[in-house]
Amino acid sequence: MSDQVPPEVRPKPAVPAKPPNVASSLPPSAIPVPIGTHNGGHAGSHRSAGGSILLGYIGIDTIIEQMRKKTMKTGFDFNIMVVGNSGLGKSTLVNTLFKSQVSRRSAGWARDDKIPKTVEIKAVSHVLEEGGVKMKLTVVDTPGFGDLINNDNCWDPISKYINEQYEKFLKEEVNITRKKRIPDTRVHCCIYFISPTGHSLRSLDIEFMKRLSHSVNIIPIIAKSDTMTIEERLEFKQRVRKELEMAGIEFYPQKEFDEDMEDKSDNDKIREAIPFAVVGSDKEYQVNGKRVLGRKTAWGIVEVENPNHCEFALLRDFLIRSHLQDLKEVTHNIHYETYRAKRLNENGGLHPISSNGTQESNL
Ligand SMILES: Nc1nc2c(ncn2[C@@H]2O[C@H](COP(=O)(O)OP(=O)(O)O)[C@@H](O)[C@H]2O)c(=O)[nH]1
Ligand SMILES: [Mg+2]
Repeated sequence: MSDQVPPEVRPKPAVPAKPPNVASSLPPSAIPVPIGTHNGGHAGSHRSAGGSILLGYIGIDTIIEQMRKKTMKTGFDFNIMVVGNSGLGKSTLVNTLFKSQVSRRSAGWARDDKIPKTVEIKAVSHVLEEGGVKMKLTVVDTPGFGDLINNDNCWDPISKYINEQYEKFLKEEVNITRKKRIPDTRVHCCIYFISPTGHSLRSLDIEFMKRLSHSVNIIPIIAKSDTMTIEERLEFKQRVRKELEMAGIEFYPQKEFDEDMEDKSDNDKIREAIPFAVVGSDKEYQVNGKRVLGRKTAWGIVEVENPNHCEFALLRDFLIRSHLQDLKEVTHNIHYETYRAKRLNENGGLHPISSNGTQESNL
């Protein structure tokens, strides 16, 4: 027998799993220990994080650069859904988040239009580019939600849309001639707009979040928070959090999916700050010689990105700068997986689909 050593047990990463700046980050296993600090004494050898000795440079650390180049070339999809009564600032907030007119101002209906009987679903895609990285952003708007006289089951069209996207993805996956890259239209994140009433959540809010929190990542936010005083805002946030807890609503980031202690401590801070009390605006003003996004009122300018004015920056950093990839992963590994397992268990499994779209027999 050879003197093979058993596989080593690798310790948990010593650096953040989600570094804020991808370009400057290295995986922990790629951080070489200075030469000569370990036993063995090979000149030019490195110790990997697990303790094994690398005899000279292999180039494992270039994987990050390779991944970066590939992502730069192909770009990636991000699909965001906004839900809440009309006039709560959904379109404005999406434009504020992406600093461009990615959402039409009033996707609702004009006063003299015939009022639709159900919630509409409108998906609009844009390609955004920053630092050479392309992102295909799809904004799914849900005009009509909560606006009808009878709001019973008004979550149904939304739930149907979410499941239809899972179904599309699943059909592509089981197709005999699969696409190299399956277009991803699955909703990665659903921002739920709570009206800044200062009272309680409405039963519609609770019902919606309860029903959909198992099929999509829900992030509740308090809309138009410039309409509340600091004390009102604080009190309302606490009350909403308590009500969400009492209703057993699991919003994103869900506790059960924290991967390690570091994840838990980062996510605990976010969970304590949810629902973010935000203000949106796509208008710029000059404040102290700088151009800022803000809302001009008779008593001053509310600066949306100023953390002393509102929690928009917290939401933006969380959604785009630290958790965007995780939102996609939770969608794929948890929500989609649940849907997939359920579908494949139904009727003895989903029949594979041939390239011309006709279903083939499993026999
Ligand atoms: N006070 C205040 N008004 C806002 C805010 N965000 C949007 N608005 C205004 O509210 C109105 C409705 O906004 P819109 O984005 O079309 O709402 P939607 O129907 O939910 O998409 C517009 O006049 C916006 O300028 C906010 O954070 N605070
Ligand atoms: Mg709108």
